[in-house]
Amino acid sequence: MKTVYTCFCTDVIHDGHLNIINEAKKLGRVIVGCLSDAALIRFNKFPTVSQEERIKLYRTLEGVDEVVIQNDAFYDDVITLIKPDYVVHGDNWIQGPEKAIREHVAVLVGNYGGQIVDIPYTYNEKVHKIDLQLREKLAMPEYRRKRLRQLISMTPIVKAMEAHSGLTGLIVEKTVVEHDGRLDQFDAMWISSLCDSTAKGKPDIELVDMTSRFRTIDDITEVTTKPIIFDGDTGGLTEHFVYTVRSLEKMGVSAVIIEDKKGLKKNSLFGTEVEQTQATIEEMSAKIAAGKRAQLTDDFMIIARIESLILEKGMEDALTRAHAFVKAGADGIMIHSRKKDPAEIVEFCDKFRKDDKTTPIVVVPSSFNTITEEELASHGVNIVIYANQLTRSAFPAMQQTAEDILRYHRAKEVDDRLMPIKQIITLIDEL
Ligand code: SPV
Ligand code: MG
Repeated sequence: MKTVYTCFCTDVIHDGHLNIINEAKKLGRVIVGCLSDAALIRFNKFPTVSQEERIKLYRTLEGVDEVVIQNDAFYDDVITLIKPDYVVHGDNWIQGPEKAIREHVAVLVGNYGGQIVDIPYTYNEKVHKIDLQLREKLAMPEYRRKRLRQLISMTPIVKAMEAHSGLTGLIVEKTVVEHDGRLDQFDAMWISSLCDSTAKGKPDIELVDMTSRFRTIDDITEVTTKPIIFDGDTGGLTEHFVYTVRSLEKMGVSAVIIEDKKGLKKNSLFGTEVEQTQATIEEMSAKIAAGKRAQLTDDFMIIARIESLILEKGMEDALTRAHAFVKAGADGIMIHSRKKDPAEIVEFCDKFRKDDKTTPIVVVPSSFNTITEEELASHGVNIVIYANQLTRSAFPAMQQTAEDILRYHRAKEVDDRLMPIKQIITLIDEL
């Protein structure tokens, strides 16, 4: 009897999966792999049901002889273990980001004379509808909100990228790369006060009001499913912050980060070049505690951002504040620095982790950009935020195009670096 292997990474079984099983059954004994949560979130849809529930679901399917867990998106673990005669998959993996996986599997099975069987992908109305429904489910506030906490426990480091519009949201949502034999994508979105303000041509001084910031969130949630971390600046008055918490929760935002500053807030990357006032430990702690009392779900996170290193108040001050803010109820700590050298961030993380093994640490490596995600994770960092890179890459590109059209009195000279209109149109999903 030949062994046939197929990997499933779905929460809902549709005609396409049943067709795969039918075809597989004709070739021999069918083993279905359930792609683990950790592997799934790196390149595919986020699971709406647990790994255990998916395994149970696959076991109920007629024609399935065995279900195993597959931990590696590139199949190394299961192929080594099972050495199937056939690996069966929908032919959608011949192209797109999964092509690299197919090529890798071909080499693995080729080593012992195994074979890949590509089954024509089932495109019908029902399959399309189920795919769409799954996506829509993930976009609902109750799913999106809890997803950040789930990710923190599922992945060594959560990677968030700045978004300030529907379009930038789509880029964070959809960008997947294959590099060095691995697929990767961003886990979450950061609604930066700097980029939200810059997109409106306004300074980053809490001038763009909450109604407008919420409008940005709305634009993004309309077209994406990934979790949102909101840059709440100082959080404003405590009496106002409690309402902000409720509104963010309702919109499905996963976390708000508030910084321990008061008065006129300026961007942290100005550091001590401008006048900025740090709130006292008591003031900030009271704001955190009030926010925690106001929140209605267990999913939502209030993360306290410490500006002591930015304002040159020293490491001890930063650590004292971190522990005090956790005591006040903060669900996470963001430590910021504007030094090029990541040394002070690493020192903070190591010292904080000595006394606190669990509270999530967030960093924003805009200045200390040489440190890798892996290094950050090894010092106990749980979330890395790329806070402004989309804005900073788009701005000079747009400026250059504007200058060149003025220079040449026509648009031909800039055309080579423009995305074709057809491609722009296909970026946008239609129902
Ligand atoms: C932002 O992106 O708005 C931030 C991070 O708050 S920073 O600009 O580094 O202060
Ligand atoms: Mg900000």
